[in-house]
Amino acid sequence: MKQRTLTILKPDTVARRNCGAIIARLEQEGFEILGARMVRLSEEQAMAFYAVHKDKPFYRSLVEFMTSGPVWPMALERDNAIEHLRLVMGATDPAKAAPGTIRQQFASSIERNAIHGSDSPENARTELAFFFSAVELA
Ligand code: IDP
Ligand code: MG
Repeated sequence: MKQRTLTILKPDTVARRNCGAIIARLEQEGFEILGARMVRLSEEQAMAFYAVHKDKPFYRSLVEFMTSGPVWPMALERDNAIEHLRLVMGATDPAKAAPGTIRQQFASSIERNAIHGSDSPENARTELAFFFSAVELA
């Protein structure tokens, strides 16, 4: 069944000019891009987006990284989109990411790991709504 998920091309991807390669990969994987808009997150916005991690030791640094430059959130649609994106992204730590995954190919560290992907249907809904209105994705 068709499902929607949110990805974000993170500041390292934009800075290293890997957006095109990653978008091409996502399209090859059968994702349709329903919405995309380059944004610069404020500290408050990055903190809110990653609020589930607020007690983690890496939270402060993550917020700093995510506000360090423009990011490119995208609404994606595909069969089984959430799980498939997680598979194609690879593990959070590029050192543990499977060969051929986006993070194995493009991430520079466990923090600067190229791309975000929603991890559940509930979080996909919340995260899509964080960046896109219902009208934009209609
Ligand atoms: P995910 O992006 O694979 O779902 P999460 O555990 O949700 O990973 O963590 C959110 C983001 O926080 C990661 O993508 C990465 O940028 C950063 N992060 C996660 N774990 C660490 C860590 O141990 N050190 C530094 N940054 C981390
Ligand atoms: Mg996550």
